[in-house]
Amino acid sequence: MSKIQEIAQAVEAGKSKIVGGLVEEALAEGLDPVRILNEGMISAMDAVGDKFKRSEIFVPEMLVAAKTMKKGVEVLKPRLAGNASVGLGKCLIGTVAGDMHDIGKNLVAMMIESAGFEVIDLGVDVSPDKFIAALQGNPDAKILALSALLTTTMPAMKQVIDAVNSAGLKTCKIIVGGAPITEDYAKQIGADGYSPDAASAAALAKRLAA
Ligand code: B1M
Repeated sequence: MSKIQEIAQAVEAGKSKIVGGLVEEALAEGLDPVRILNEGMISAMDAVGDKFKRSEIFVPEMLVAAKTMKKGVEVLKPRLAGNASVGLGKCLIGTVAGDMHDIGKNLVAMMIESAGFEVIDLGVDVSPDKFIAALQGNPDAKILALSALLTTTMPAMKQVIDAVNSAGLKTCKIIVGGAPITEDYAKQIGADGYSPDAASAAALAKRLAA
């Protein structure tokens, strides 16, 4: 079995104690950190999601897998994030109201930070009011980044955009993403941009802030 398959198995089975060591071994073997992330961890989380959908596992197992992936990402982080030397301004980021998923949001925050932004992470389950307060406290923010993983929390993105417009705070660009989000949906709710993954979110933020 390849090291990447071992990592995927560890994430899927929620073996948080061994995943860090496996990632270190994979890096020592010279494997590409992006490949370790995509093929070893994100694909394992997709498999976990599929098992959940088929009722083969339940929320606790999904949670343990998520914790395991986070441990693996911690080891990978220094190798994924570059050393940003340019100051591109502030980016506020959060997972929208009602949504507790944060692995994707954390990856996006990490890539945006390494692209050269100062990232202010508002966490998960962030209400429109909290986004507004953060923008009022950071009127120089260049990017507001919204993440959602549930079809039921997608409308909360529009609520944030509407609230930002109503409060007259639309001085930054708003970008959205997350598994159920599409380019069309982003346009429909008035976002300035959409990206499907963390690396392209960083490129998009850079482009929009220029
Ligand atoms: Co949840 N969950 N979950 N879950 N969970 C999903 C999302 C689900 C697809 C599983 C399934 O049924 N197949 C499903 C949603 C169905 C739907 O709405 N269509 C689901 C459900 C139903 C639920 C609950 C409702 C279950 C329940 O309680 N009955 C519940 C909701 C809780 C809540 O939020 N209110 C719930 C709970 C949880 C846990 C807490 C147990 C845990 C999250 C732990 C955590 O995040 N700290 C969890 C997990 C782990 C998952 C799956 C298995 C994995 C998510 C993940 O971390 N993926 C997920 C199935 C799946 O995704 N295949 C599932 C890895 C991560 C790197 O990918 O977050 O997609 P992702 O991020 C990607 C891109 O989307 C993008 O970049 C990242 C990659 O580079 N991206 C952006 C993300 N944000 C972006 C922002 C951007 C740009 C790109 O710009 C700003």
